[in-house]
Amino acid sequence: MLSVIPQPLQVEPGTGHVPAAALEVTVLGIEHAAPWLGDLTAALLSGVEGVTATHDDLTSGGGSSAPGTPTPVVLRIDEQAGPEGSTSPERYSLVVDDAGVTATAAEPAGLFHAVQTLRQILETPDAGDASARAPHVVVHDAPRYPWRGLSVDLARTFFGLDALRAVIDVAAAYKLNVLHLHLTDDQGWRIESPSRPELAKLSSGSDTTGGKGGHLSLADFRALQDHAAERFVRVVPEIDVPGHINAATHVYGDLMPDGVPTDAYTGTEVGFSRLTFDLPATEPFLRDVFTDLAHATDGEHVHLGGDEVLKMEPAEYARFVELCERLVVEAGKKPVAWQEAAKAPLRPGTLVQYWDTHPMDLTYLVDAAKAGARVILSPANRVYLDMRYTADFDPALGQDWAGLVEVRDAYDWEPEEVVPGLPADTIEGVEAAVWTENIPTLDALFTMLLPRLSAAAEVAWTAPARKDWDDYRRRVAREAHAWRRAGVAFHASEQVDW
Ligand code: TNX
Repeated sequence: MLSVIPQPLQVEPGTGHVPAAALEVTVLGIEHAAPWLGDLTAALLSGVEGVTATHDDLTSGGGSSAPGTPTPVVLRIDEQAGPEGSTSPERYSLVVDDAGVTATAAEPAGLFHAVQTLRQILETPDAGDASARAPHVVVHDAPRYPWRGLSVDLARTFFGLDALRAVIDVAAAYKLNVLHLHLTDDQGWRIESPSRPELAKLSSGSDTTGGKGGHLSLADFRALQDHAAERFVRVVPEIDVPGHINAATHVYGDLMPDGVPTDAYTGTEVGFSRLTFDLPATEPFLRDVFTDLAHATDGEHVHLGGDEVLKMEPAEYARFVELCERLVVEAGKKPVAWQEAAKAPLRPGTLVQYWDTHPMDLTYLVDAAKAGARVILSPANRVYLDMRYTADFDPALGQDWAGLVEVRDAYDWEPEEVVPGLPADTIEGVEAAVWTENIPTLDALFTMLLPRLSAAAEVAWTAPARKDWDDYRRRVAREAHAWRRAGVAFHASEQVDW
């Protein structure tokens, strides 16, 4: 039985195997669109125990340097690839037979997904190099949803470039394609804003977890987006307004009605800070920071926050939403906002992100979707990966306001049933989130992410009829080898036989 997460749409197992101790990767036809793909594929496959993969770079005329006669791994573009009838730009097919491995896809992203599938099916039944092999199989695969994300809070605890690269690698391994970065909050401003350099300079020197904070320079953000793009992950940056804004009111007293800058904040309360629409400094501030962020962003989307504004009249809140949507659109991007923004009139096509699983009337969200908003599902009691797994989990890590979230909770849910009455065709996708109030280190971060991120990825990718908890339990146990080899921490949940 093949072991792939997320479970592919169609898998036709064969009977034999091809040797995989030595693989030779050839990429045909996309030297210009994705020149890095051959080297990256060789590196990913070489990460599997007992496998050495090389990239045969046809343009330099170089031959193979792998020992023995390597098994060919050919990657090429083919419009016909993928499940019959699929129009997903990420669709792919993977064929393993006596001739070797062939991956085809409509676009380079699909080839990358095919490589991640191949990486997972390579087997080393006995220890030792010579035994690595790949089972004969035909896979035709495509995602259920186009938006499959992970949101990381850099504001409460800052994680830098190396940590974020490692997070991207793990997310991409499970075919996620969005990294949403929560870059600002009461506790920190974590991105350089060239027209407002004081923000990161004066409001990034601490974490809620006692660390010394930090921020991404524009060069860091550039490097991060490049790393993500090579793995077909797009970065969606968020500046959270008009609440969660103490890091800015700490820098600029003119954002406060009394003109006095607020104190820096390292606590973990939410909902106490806010902007004031009618102050003269407010709109120029918003214009500067959203325009700077939009210019720094390769991707289509900019997230404007909008959550938990507990001390503002609805009319003033709606003015903020309207203004920030307009600033994002004027800067050439599409707005994304937390679910509360759907209480205000929205532009058609704005994405709203559902998160709050407290019992409440969600008619406003359903109405917004029917009026043209697209919905990203991040139900806190399923995919807030800062929630503790169990009652006896380390009390110093994470939190539990949305309940305990065991691996099965993160796995066993159906997106179309989350918001009653929400038309299924308004769902853009699924996004897990990890808030870092109580996540002090990269090991702690991965302990919260894994294995649950892989469960969320299967919810986002796999057709419901192909999902099965008992089968996922078996498959996820195998991933522990890859995590150990990659040096990433995970939580050995008792729900899985590791
Ligand atoms: C709610 S989710 C928040 C965050 C907190 C998180 C903790 C959301 C849009 N707002 O400010 O960090 O809960 O789980």
